[in-house]
Amino acid sequence: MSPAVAVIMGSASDWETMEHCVTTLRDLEIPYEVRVLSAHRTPGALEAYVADSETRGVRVFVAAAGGAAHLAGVVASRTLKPVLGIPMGTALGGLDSLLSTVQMPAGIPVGTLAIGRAGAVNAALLAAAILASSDDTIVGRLRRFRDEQAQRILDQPDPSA
Ligand code: RP5
Repeated sequence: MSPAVAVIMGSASDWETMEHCVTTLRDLEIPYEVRVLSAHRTPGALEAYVADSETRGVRVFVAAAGGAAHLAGVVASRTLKPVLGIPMGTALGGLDSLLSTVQMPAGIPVGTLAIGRAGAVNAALLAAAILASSDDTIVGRLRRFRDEQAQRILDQPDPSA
């Protein structure tokens, strides 16, 4: 099956965080592929990958990077598909990544999620929600995800006991 979501990370060192995105996509049965490609270390390969992905049917791009994190912005500059940016944690706590990803000048949008694991999980859920707008089976899976999440919380014992 051709992937609906392309997950791009700037370095293999981002995988520990991005694994949470991929696990969530898997749980929702969303076809995806993962690539390590960098806006500054492999710019030509990144550009070629985004163009090729579109022809293969990718409908949402997820881009994770840390530091001077321009990966999501560069991806967004090469596609009209939605791009979800995830700022990675860094020596500065990820605030540098967050500002680099979220503060896109008007004209090229990047939907930016939270720093780190929360952003990784939520990028998968948001990608699924985007795909769900034209696929009711994904709506059902998202509903099940929320129901199970709520049930896990309700099943927790009294933490003070
Ligand atoms: C960014 O630089 C990557 O996305 C990563 O978060 C950060 C550090 O990369 P490495 O030096 O660990 O490869 O481009």
